[in-house]
Amino acid sequence: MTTSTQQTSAKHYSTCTLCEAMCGIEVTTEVLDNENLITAIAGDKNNPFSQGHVCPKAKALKDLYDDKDRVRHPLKKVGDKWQQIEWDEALDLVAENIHKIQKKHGLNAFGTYLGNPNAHNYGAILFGPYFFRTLQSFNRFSATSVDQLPHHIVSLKLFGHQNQIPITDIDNTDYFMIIGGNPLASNGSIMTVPYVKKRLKAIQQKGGKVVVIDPKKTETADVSSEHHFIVPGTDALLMLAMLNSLFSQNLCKADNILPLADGLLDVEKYVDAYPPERVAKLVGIAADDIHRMVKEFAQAESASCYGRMGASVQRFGTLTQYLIMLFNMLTGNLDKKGGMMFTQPAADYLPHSGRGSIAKGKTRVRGLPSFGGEYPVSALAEEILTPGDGQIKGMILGAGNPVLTTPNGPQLDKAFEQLEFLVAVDFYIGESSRHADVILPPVTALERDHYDIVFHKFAVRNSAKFSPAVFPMSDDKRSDWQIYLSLAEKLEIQRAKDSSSASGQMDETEAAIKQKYQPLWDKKPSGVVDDLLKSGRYANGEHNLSLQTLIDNPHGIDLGELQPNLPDALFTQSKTIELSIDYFMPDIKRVEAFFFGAQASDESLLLIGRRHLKSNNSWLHNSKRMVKDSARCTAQIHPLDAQNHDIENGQDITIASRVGEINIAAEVTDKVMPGVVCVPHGWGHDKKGIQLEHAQSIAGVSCNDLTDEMVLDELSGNAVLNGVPVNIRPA
Ligand SMILES: Nc1nc2c(c(=O)[nH]1)N[C@H]1C(S)=C(S)[C@@H](COP(=O)(O)OP(=O)(O)OC[C@H]3O[C@@H](n4cnc5c(=O)[nH]c(N)nc54)[C@H](O)[C@@H]3O)O[C@H]1N2
Ligand SMILES: Nc1nc2c(c(=O)[nH]1)N[C@H]1C(S)=C(S)[C@@H](COP(=O)(O)OP(=O)(O)OC[C@H]3O[C@@H](n4cnc5c(=O)[nH]c(N)nc54)[C@H](O)[C@@H]3O)O[C@H]1N2
Ligand code: SF4
Ligand SMILES: [Mo]
Repeated sequence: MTTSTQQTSAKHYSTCTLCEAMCGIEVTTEVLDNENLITAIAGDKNNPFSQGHVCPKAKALKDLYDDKDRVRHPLKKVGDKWQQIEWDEALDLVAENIHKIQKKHGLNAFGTYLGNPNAHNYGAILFGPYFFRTLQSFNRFSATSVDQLPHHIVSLKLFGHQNQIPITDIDNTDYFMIIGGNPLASNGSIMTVPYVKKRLKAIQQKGGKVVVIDPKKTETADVSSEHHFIVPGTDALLMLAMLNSLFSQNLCKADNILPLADGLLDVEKYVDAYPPERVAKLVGIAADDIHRMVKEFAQAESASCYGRMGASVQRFGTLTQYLIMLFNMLTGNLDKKGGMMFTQPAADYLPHSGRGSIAKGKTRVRGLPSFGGEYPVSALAEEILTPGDGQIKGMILGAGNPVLTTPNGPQLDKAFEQLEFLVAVDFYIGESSRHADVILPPVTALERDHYDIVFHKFAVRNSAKFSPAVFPMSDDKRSDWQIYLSLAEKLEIQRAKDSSSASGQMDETEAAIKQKYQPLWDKKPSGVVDDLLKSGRYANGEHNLSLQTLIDNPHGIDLGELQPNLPDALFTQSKTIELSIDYFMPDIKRVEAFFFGAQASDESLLLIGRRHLKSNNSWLHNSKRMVKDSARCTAQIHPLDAQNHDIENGQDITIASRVGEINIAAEVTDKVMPGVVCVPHGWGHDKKGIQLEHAQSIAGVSCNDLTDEMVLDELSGNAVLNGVPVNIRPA
């Protein structure tokens, strides 16, 4: 038999972008009958940073590429059907509609929501802003306010830049305290750390300790030296008590940091009222254990206290992160080997990016302050649903699925339904993008070039790596950055057309706008990274870094351990650490009222979230390899709570909150603390009109049908997704 089949195989060294760990991967591709295929994905053993490590999700990059449900061409909704259209027509249609809405209702009538995958997409990060600035709308929202916003506020205030966040020096630490993080499932967050399990074991093998504080005995707790249950949402109390104990046991040793942090020892008087004995019962950790942990932490050669999702996305998340930072500082562990250190990236965008801002604007309906030019996403639905001047009438969703990922998802689902125009930059017709009028689908991760502009900055070692796209880009495909740059250009042209329609000068104006954008098209995101590398700290000397150096070293380059970097790392005008006690400490009053005030006692159970190694927020459930059935979408409850509520393992239960109810199978396990209900997020794929065949068949339910958009961490506007009061009963 003869065929025209031509088969050429190639190996590419790339980076997995599905989580923050930046694992190096070896991707094998083939061209078969003119079709580009991915045939294998494995860990890249020669990558100096990840050394061959990958988790099962790496292979999902292939599933994503192959997925028959993935949108490959722009789509326009006609009635309730999708119609395929050309890129130019789609981009024009979007620009026209944005302009129409802004002209009729004002610039703020067009809102934006940016989701998590943008952080893993340097094109979107570097070129998206051209579009968002052109849009000139204050109604900007993102997943930041269901996530790491407290970290940004603490870093902005103390160190002068929202992204100057210190990272655990995990390979050198003698005592690692993890509060509300589960890196064995998440693979680390605001701590880019491939192969975290091996590194946690190494700490213990050299005689150090890993201590986990979590309402669940997680996979991470299972490999730790010590785990303590904590009542969800009480971490601020715990930190107040730990600081109190540090002073009462005379264990402060902050000589290294005192000259830079005026007033650090004044912290004592703010924590005076919180001895461990006073909070122990509320927190669920014995006072003796708190005193002992503080002593061991303070006396360790080096130590790092790290708080993540569980500590941030809760009622007192910002205060908690602030107190964690003070605890690191007062034990001499900031900017110290084995403590919390500032990564020094090769392509350093910090000096070139916004340092952050607080309360530059307020939301129209609830008057919530902005942070970093964005409003809390908890306020998004009401800004769409509440009539009046400034109401949001149109939106762009960029790589986000807020119907499943933000509090009171069903309300937002309704709100999206009533928009005049919605555009989704997304390659799936999912729970949020199904409401779109136009879908602009970018290529998937391996089809675009990649540099981890965000996560190199949060890595546990200094390193740099550039990954070329594994396939050449064809004319019928677009990257996120190209979509945003086109939209910026086309929106400007729309506006110009409108104002020059009378004068007849349009051809010249359009040419001038195109000319203005041409240098950006020529530069591309890789050109920006090249500039940053060549003006960066490793440009000369041993490493001589430029884009070309990275292309010549396809496995990436190790730039060494984290190094002490104060005061250089500071962006504050005073070049000192500005403790901003007057900003943070008044929140203690709210803590006091909440836990010790009149209506403090409540019989509710407390809802928390969980992540699974083979899921990624709301969007990997269409891969059969990642998820076979919905067996993972359960409500974990403690045997005592099951008994109290007449619930058996596997039985369907109803969980109810102020916002809504869900029905879900109970999983009775002593891995969760009594009084806690643990439900993963990102499920609930049973909505009409989505096109994710496998995900739909294993739909599960969304825990954000329960979370409350009206309860916020008031210091930041961050959502409260952990410690949500709920009731349970047999369904
Ligand atoms: N209850 C509860 N809720 C939570 C959390 C929790 O712990 N508990 N976690 C919160 C956290 S930390 C986060 S970050 C948010 C995430 O919330 P979101 O960012 O809103 O949601 P994702 O599930 O990440 O949705 C990503 C979307 O982007 C699309 N996408 C994927 N890759 C790309 C790409 O390269 N380009 C484009 N244009 N689109 C792409 C996917 O198809 C999907 O539709 O969820 C939050 N929600
Ligand atoms: N496999 C996988 N990896 C991921 C993701 C994913 O969805 N799947 N998402 C990525 C994203 S967007 C992020 S932001 C990171 C998050 O990274 P992590 O923060 O490590 O993620 P979680 O697994 O949500 O861990 C939060 C932990 O906090 C605990 N917790 C809940 N409430 C409280 C509380 O009140 N106090 C304390 N002390 N603990 C509490 C939970 O039980 C849980 O173990 O993971 C990233 N990596
Ligand atoms: S840990 Fe898994 S998902 Fe994260 S970068 Fe590595 S392979 Fe990808
Ligand atoms: Mo996140």
